[in-house]
Amino acid sequence: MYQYVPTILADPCANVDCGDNGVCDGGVCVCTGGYTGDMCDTPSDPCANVDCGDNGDCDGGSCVCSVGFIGDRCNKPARIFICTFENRVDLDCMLSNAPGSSNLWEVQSVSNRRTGIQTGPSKAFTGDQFMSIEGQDGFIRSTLMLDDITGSGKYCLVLNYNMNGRGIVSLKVREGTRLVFHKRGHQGNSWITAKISLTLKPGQQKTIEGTSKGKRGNIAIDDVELFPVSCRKILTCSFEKNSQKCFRKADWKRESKSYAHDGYFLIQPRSISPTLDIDTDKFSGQSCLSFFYRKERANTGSLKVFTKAQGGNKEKRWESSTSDSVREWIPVVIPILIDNDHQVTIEASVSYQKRRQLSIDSLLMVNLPCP
Ligand SMILES: [Ca+2]
Ligand SMILES: [Ca+2]
Repeated sequence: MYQYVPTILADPCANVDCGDNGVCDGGVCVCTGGYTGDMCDTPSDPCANVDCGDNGDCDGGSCVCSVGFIGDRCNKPARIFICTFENRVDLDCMLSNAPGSSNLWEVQSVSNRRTGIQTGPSKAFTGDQFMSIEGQDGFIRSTLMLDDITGSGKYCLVLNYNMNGRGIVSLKVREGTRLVFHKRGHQGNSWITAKISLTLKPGQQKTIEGTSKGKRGNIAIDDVELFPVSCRKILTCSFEKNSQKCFRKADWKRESKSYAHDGYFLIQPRSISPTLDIDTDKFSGQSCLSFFYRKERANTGSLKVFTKAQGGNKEKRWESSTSDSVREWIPVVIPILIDNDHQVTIEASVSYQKRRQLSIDSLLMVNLPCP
């Protein structure tokens, strides 16, 4: 007998698992949400549409920038310019005398300054050279212009100045016509660090202007640097009486001696291992710590920089060399990555007999990668 057997068409999707990111159609997975693969289980490449330019690499959808660059696309230099005045033509320095000036700002060194006149710095802030105006009989006004910088938003100008002389009238920084920094008169023979907030607008003129009358009217500047961050992201500590504090806690002693890097400095006191806790509350990410240190004798002991996360262990980031030269200010630059709640500490360790032989001065910490 013939028996009717109904034909049951097998569902081609019955045994196909397309997971959460695909639907089966005729036995084949059609993927959604950028997923690929037979079973729609290969996530899309988060870097597929991310362009990090020439100065960065994409990692997990965001750019990791090469040293010296910042920004979402790594297209912003971390340091806009720095003028150390150590070369006659400072290629990175974007300062130039205003056209038509009769009294120019000029690169000087202490060795070729006029002698016997009580004005000007007795040494450069760093290196051997600085930029200055020389007092003359009568009134002079000398203006430096910052080159037009492509960019907008908050910037911070860090300027070290020396205003030593009874003929000094003033040092001013202007943004357009707005006065953003103004210091009047003789300030003593020390280098002072100023942080000046700038808000850049394309085409807006920015100037540094020195005025003086009489031969004791030298004004000097050195290590002028423009950073593409707000001044809140920069700590400066010159340890002068009125200087802004850059630390939470310090058991170092503040002193002034003829060999200071500039004015007052911190000297390691009687305790054997004094620490200086830098106030990095407003910092996160790549940062750069720089300062000067000095040892009065060989084998004085060591200076170390540590970071410590809350509840974590101390991690050593830097240590001074045992072969450091003595009685000389040594500059140091230390890259530091600040994660959440990271404490940054400078610590000295010396024997009791060698106490008060180690000093630090002119600290600068910036929430930007080191140059
Ligand atoms: Ca210099
Ligand atoms: Ca100082």
